[in-house]
Formats: sequence, C-alpha cells, structure tokens
Amino acid sequence: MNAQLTATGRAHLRRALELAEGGRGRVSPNPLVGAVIVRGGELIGEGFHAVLGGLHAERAALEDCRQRGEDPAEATLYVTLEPCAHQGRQPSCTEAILEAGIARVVIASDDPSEKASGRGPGILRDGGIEVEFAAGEEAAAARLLNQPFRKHARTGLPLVTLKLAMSLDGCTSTAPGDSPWISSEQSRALVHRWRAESDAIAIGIGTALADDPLLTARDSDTARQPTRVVFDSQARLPLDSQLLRTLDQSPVIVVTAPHADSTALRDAGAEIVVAEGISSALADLGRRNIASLFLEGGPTLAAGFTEAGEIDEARVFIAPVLLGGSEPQTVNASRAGGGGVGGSPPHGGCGGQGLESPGAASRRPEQRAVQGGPPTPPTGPVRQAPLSFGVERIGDDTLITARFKEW
Ligand code: AOF
Ligand code: ZN
Repeated sequence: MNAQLTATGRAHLRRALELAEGGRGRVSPNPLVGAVIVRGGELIGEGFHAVLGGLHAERAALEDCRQRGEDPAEATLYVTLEPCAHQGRQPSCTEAILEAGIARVVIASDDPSEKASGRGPGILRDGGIEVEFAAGEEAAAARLLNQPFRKHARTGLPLVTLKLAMSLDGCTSTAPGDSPWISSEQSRALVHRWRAESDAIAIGIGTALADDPLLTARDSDTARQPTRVVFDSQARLPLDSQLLRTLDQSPVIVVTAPHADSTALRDAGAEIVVAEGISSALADLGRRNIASLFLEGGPTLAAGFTEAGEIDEARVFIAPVLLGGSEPQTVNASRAGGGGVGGSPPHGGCGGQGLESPGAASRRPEQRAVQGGPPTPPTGPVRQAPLSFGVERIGDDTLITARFKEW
C-alpha cells in the first residue's frame, strides 16, 4: 500500500536517504540503504549500510537505538529499501525488526532482487507489523539512489554511465603539444570521485595505446579502486602498459573478440572476457558483480554503446574553449579515445568525427573509425531523448547530466 505520509514522516525518510549516502563507493554490488527509528515523534536511532558485508541499515539503526539506551518496541522504522528476509552475508532484517517489537515500517523503495521482491514486507505484515510503501518524491529519490543495484538485480547488467569532456567546437581531445586537458580542475576532481564510486571504468584499445592510462581514482575519499576494463577485440593491450603494471592496485579486464589470441595478456595477469559485442560483454561484467560501468573511452566507444542502446546516463562537460583542428589527433584517456569492442584506432572527435553528428557516428562506429572517411548516413532512428536532465556549473565548465533509463 502506498502511504500518504505526513510532512514529518517524509522528513524522516529524507534523513534515511541522507544517511544512505554514507555507503556510496563502499557497498557495491549491494544497495545504499539508510534507516531511522522514531518513537513518539522522537528520533531514537539511525543507521546505514556502511561497508559491504557489514550490518544492514535496519540492524545498524536498531543497534544505535540500544547504544542510546532506547527501546525500539512500538516504534516506527523508516527505511529507504524494503527489509531483506534472507540469510546472506548478514542475517535477515525482518527477523531483527520482529524481535525488536517495531510497530510500523515505512519503506521508500522496493527491492527488485530475486531473493527479496516483497518477501520481507510480507513476513512483517504476517507478524502483525503495519507496513507502508512511500510514494512521491522520497520514493523516486530512493529508486534513483540505487540505479546500479536495481539494474543489476533486474537485468544482470551493470548501469552504464558515459562521461565526455568537449570544447565549444565539439572537440574531445587537444592537439599534440597542447595541454592534454579540456575540462577544468574542478571537473577533473569530480571525475575522480565518480571513478571511486564506480565498480569499473572502461576505455577502448585506441585510448589505451595512445595514452597508456592508469585509470585509478585519485580522490582522497577513495575506499576502493574500480576495476579497469579495456575493449580490445584483437588483444593488443601492451604487456608493459601501465594498466598491466599496476595490477596490485586493481584488476584489469580485457574484452576481446572470440578469435583473438589473449594467452599473453592472461599470462600477464589480465582477466579475459571473450564477447561477440557490447551486450554480451556487459552480461559477462554483470556476472562478475560489476553493477556500475563508467565509460571514459571517448566518441567511438560512446558510439558503440549508444548504438547498442546501452547508455543509461550521460555526464558531459563543456569547456569554454575552442580547440580547432580537423585532423585526427592524439588522445588522452581521461578526455577522449577510440575503440569499441572492435578495437579502432584513436581519433580526436573533431573534423566531422565529433559530437555534432552523433546519429551518423553511431551507425557503424568501428567501420567509421577504421576507414577514417566521412560518417555513413543514418539508416534508422538513432536519437534518444533523456527521461530527465540537468545543467550545472563546475568551475568554468558546464556539466550536462542526462538519464536515459530508469530501473
Ligand atoms: C545491504 N544493506 O542495509 C540492506 C540490504 O547477503 P547480504 O548481507 O550481502 O545482503 C545483501 C542484500 O540484502 C541486498 O542485495 C538487498 O537485497 C538486501 N538488503 N542489503 O547490503 C542493507 N537493507
Ligand atoms: Zn537486511
């Protein structure tokens, strides 16, 4: 049942949502969850899921209650995700809620995973607890909080977020000899935070060859490094690349085509995913518990994912500079790069290969990049309108975020 909550009830849920943020970058593939316990209008306990394998939010809030010397009996529990009913890394939360004598549970979002999907709320109701699902803004915020978890639970695939930085004239890379950066320092800091919040970062082989990037998260708050993924159909990633030399920092997955000989890469310590295309690569990454994939590979990789219909979110920085140039240019991993699954050479995203013709670009990205000629004309619908989007200033840059799917 969807509840019409009072303003106070909604405020408690908003506090629970705020608490849930404390687990960002620390609990994947599990969800971000926050909970507060209220009795007689007074908040007597709060908690969140802080670390993968640690206490679930509900138990953390009950524990907080006890530490404050409060009794949760007859209280209301506000929680951002439906309580679990299974024994996993942690014991079931429904059991703890029943044992504590909680009278009412207000839930902001459902849990679409197979082991959940309403079981917990059902058990609570059977146990005589009043259970309500919130509607409206707080419910929407709770679902948005866990898009990677929700998509992974529903489809087995990671949530894909595309990141690009471009100049006012649509370039996604700078000329040789110029500073390699397009976006401002503040934007780059934000990108490092996003890397730290992602399970994996992907680039194409073109970028890997041109830039020899590290792809680690250099954010002071980084709890764990993302897995690095290279789409490299021919298994050309150099054995002395920075990626393979830093396997002690985080794993490297190389996605190759079925015919490629990846023995040397495997011997060097890379994990190999053999995939026919982007969708099958995503399915494999999902099976490895990668619930979020951050694309940093530039226009060609972006075009491949767009054509496959696999972009869930885009975050694009526009910097107030002109970069010019109509020739393919060198690329830097954190700004641009080439290489879909097919493994194309890098290009600069300018001179007819840039973002001004995304429809054409997404038709046959590999062929386009390999041939280097003008884009092939569109042969079908390619335009994807976002479900929602926002615009903000980051340093000197403009950041456009757009959501194409909601899970
Ligand atoms: C969490 N934190 O606060 C809640 C979760 O086996 P486990 O312990 O890893 O359980 C993970 C599942 O538990 C998760 O997929 C979700 O369905 C449910 N609820 N999980 O990690 C929490 N409330
Ligand atoms: Zn739980």
